[in-house]
Amino acid sequence: TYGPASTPTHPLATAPVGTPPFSVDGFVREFLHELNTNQGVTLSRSSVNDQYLALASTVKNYLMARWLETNRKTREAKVKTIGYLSAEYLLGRQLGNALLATDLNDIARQGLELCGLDLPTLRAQEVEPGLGNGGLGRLAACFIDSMATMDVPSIGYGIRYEYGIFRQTFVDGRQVEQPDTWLALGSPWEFPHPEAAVRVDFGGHTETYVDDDGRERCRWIPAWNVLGVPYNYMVPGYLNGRVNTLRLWSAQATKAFDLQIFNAGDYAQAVRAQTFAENISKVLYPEDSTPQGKELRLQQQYFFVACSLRDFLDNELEEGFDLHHLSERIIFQLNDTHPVIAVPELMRILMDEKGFEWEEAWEVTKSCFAYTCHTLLPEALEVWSTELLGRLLPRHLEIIFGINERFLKEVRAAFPGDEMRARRMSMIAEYPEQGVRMAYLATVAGTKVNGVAELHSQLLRDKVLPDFSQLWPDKFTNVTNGVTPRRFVRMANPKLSELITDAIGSNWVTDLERLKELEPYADDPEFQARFSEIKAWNKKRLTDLLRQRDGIDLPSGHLLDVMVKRLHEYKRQSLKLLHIVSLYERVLSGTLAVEDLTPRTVVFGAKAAPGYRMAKDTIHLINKVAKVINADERLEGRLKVAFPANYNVTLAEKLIPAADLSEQISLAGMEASGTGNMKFALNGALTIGTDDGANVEIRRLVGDKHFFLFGMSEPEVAELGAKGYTPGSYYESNPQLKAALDLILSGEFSEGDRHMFDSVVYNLLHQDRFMALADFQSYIDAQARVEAKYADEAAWTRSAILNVARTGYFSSDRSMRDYLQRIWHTTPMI
Ligand code: GL2
Repeated sequence: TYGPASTPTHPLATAPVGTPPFSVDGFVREFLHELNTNQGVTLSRSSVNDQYLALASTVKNYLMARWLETNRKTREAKVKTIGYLSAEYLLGRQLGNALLATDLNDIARQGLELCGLDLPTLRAQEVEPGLGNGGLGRLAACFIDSMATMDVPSIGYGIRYEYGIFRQTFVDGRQVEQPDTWLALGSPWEFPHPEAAVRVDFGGHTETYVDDDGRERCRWIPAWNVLGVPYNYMVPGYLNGRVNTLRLWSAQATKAFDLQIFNAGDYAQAVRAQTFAENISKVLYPEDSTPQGKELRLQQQYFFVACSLRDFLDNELEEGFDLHHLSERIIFQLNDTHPVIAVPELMRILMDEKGFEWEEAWEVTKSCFAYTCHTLLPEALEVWSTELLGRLLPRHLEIIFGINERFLKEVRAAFPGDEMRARRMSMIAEYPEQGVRMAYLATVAGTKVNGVAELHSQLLRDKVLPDFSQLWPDKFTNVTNGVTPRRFVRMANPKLSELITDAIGSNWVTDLERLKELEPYADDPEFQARFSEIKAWNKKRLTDLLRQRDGIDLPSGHLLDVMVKRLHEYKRQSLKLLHIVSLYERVLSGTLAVEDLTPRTVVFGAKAAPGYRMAKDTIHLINKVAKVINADERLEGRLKVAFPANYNVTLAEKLIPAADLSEQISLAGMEASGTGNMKFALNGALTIGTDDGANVEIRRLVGDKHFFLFGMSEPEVAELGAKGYTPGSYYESNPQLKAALDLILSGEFSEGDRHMFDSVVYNLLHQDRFMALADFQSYIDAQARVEAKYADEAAWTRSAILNVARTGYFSSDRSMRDYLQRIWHTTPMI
């Protein structure tokens, strides 16, 4: 129970007490107070970290009153909440965003100056919480930002990993992973609530019994449990006073668990047990789009989902709320299949704890979930073995079988005699071992199923879940991804933001379609000049950062060609590499004069999953190629390759605004959406890309003249695959491609070692699952078009401006509006 024991009488006791530092003086007082009382130091003895922590606390205190007020308002209004269930949130640094959302930037800067301190230095001290792998986790972070900004009551639920995505280092060009100790220097943005910990059960068995009313019922007798401790994070809306909640769960051992073993007298075993429990939220699995089916991962998934459902039912609903009406108050959005175990968990709670009958429980359950699929790769669709599920969550497995049985009855009724169809649609796969197809479970249980870009949603309907879309055509919908303009334009690109605001006013930050009003400026020489100056300034800012961060020297005046994303074969970093090697080879062989090379710097940023051999070998190769090319004076500095290690949100914020060319070159039909593509276009980079994911929509909006399209379309890819793809034939028939691959095989980049990169090259030559060789020539031709256009500065700048003006659609605010209309069926709370 919460609240005071008797009715408060002091007037201040019924409202949250805020101490907003409205003035520079108020800010200084608050900041020094935090420095003294929280950090226990005086200004003269404080470290930069002390100063950063005190600043963060000052801003947090400012947000606090608004957060408490938001919670009160939302609870009172009894409106529907969005429960965003996501195993990943790739938040990026918090301070800059909080200052922006509260309009405290100027006050903080001036206040700190009066204390002899520099705001950017303090901001640079923050270690970003990297609680996600890539696009999927970053999308979740953009969505909660948009919901707060749009006044949508929402709670983000997830896991407080003690170690986020690994820190990438390079040793002799090879990736070496270091643990990400993001909590080591303090974590000023979170509030732990150990007293509100939730118990989560695991293991054991189930049994039937007869209840007081004489009904036969089922119950779960678990074998062990852990505690989930909630850590709250504030999610401030942009200048609207709303502060939503992100609630991340941390695992702890329960006392009961320890005591049993302590009583048995085995102290060491008891301590190990504690470690065992805490392992659940210890580390983020670093595989992006390719789950490994590890037991601990299933534990993580159930752990956070069980905590979150319990939390919502017990703490967010008023006492005595009739759970038959649950869907009036919550919709749980399943961010991929990772949280899908929430479906049987809600069934279990309703039936085993609340006494619902199956049909009643199912009616409620299937109206409380919606499912977003984020992939097309078959290997990315999670399948949990029934052996593991039965061992870890026996009651849930029973319920899944129950859901499946009733579902298949429905299928057989809809398609009488079509037994093959029923088998195809079963949630239970029988090969290679018996397992639960989580995407099918999510599809059956969700009110809606959506893909994340138009092409993806279409392929989801036609290729991944065709039987389901025939059965329930209305269940399927699309919501194209978006990115938050606050972080990725307003914060990351302050100069461009200023230019935009000068031209069209400041409303674009929350109404990004307004960027359209920039179109007339695309032909304005003065605007073009300012736009180019800003690009140059952003490049200079990046140059300074990379020099200091990585010891990398970026030449000036180059076309900045950027490919940043996870390293994955389907994304085809190897195709980009072949382009670079080919340019180099042509200069060496004299088919391309050095002076005809467009001065170009290619920047890569990419982490490989630690167990993904081909991805790691590709990183190694990129680094080796970079080393040779960067050292070769024959190129007269006209071609450079930079690969700063540990690409993350913080680096993205500096890299993207500096880019001229955005590389979005996945094999068509493989990248569900992409969101980096949107960030680049919004910051005035032109895209070279395939007709894949959201590239399709970007190209449609910006227009063909302002986008470099290449490669096969998805139907062409399918056709070639069906015909039989032989990469070797491209090697044999394309001399330029052959020369590039041969140069790698010659040992040119590996100190004469002719076999160092066999894995990468022979994979391309003999397998090339993602058809890089088939798209090579088309890519080279498109790059030639890039160079031709880049030679005409005015034309390039005009296209860049039009990219900004025409991509306002890709705001995550628009995505949220689409979710509200098409899936959640609710409106913002004003
Ligand atoms: C991804 C997709 O690969 C990517 O194309 C998409 O933009 C994001 C967000 O929808 O989701 N799926 C996935 O598993 N990861 C992604 O980035 N990690």
